[in-house]
Amino acid sequence: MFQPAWNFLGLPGDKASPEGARGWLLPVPYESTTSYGAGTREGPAAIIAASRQVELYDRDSGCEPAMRYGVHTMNPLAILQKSPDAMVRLIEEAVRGILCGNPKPEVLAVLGGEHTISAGVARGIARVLPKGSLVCVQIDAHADLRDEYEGSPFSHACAARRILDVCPVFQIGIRNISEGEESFRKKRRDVKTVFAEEATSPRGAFLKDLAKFVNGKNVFLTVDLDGLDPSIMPSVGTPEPGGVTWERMLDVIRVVSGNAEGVPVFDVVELAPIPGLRAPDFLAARLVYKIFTSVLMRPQAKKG
Ligand SMILES: [Mn+2]
Repeated sequence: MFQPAWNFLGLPGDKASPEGARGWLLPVPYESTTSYGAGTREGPAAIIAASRQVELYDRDSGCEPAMRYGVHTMNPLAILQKSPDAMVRLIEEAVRGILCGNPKPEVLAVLGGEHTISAGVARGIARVLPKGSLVCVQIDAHADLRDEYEGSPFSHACAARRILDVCPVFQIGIRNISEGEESFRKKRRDVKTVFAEEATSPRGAFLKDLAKFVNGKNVFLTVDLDGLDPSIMPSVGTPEPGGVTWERMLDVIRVVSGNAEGVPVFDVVELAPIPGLRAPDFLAARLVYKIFTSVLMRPQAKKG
């Protein structure tokens, strides 16, 4: 399924090799604790398949950005029948290893799989970066701030809480939160929640706060696709009405890449493809390409 030529965007070999690519992509088809709709293990393959139909030319950049920066599609992380906490540790080690490797990517994209994987991704990044330099921006319908869910601290419903163990979190598009999570977040200064009505309001006033939050920091951007509106993204386990539009998602990407010190890693999780429905898979592929391009094509001046 993942032959060498079968890579993200269908790039030629020299643009898809580890040495030739500034962006790397790690598929993590992990699914175990999903509570409602299932199928996220099919997510990474569906995104890569759809990406081969994505137009490489980008009007904002005036070129084919992927042909400049290159994207290397890694082999999917081997999913053995492991408990969520063993899996999180495995992902943590994998991400840490990739970020410390030689060659290594400037930007690593991780494709889920369920949101549980983001805990491992965050822990892997935190081990590589200087203390205090990492922040997380989370797009999601759910606060995911539970300390445990159905007996596991590494459930998808605890994703943001586990990320919070290693860095502050700015969450966008939330429209599903429990009483316990609501009182928890009100007590914490390291979590900022932008609820869906504010996230989707035309003015987008929160974007200023977001710019401040990421300023001078290394950002881990985690996109749970259910943060988007189900009218454009129905292929998720728990489609909640009232979500973020495509255009607002692009605003968020622009603000993050334009103000952060760097975006070393992002993930896109929870795609559960619906057979025969191509638009959501295509959206996810476009989204991954947009984030890569926004980060890797930004003016080098910022890097100093
Ligand atoms: Mn969610």
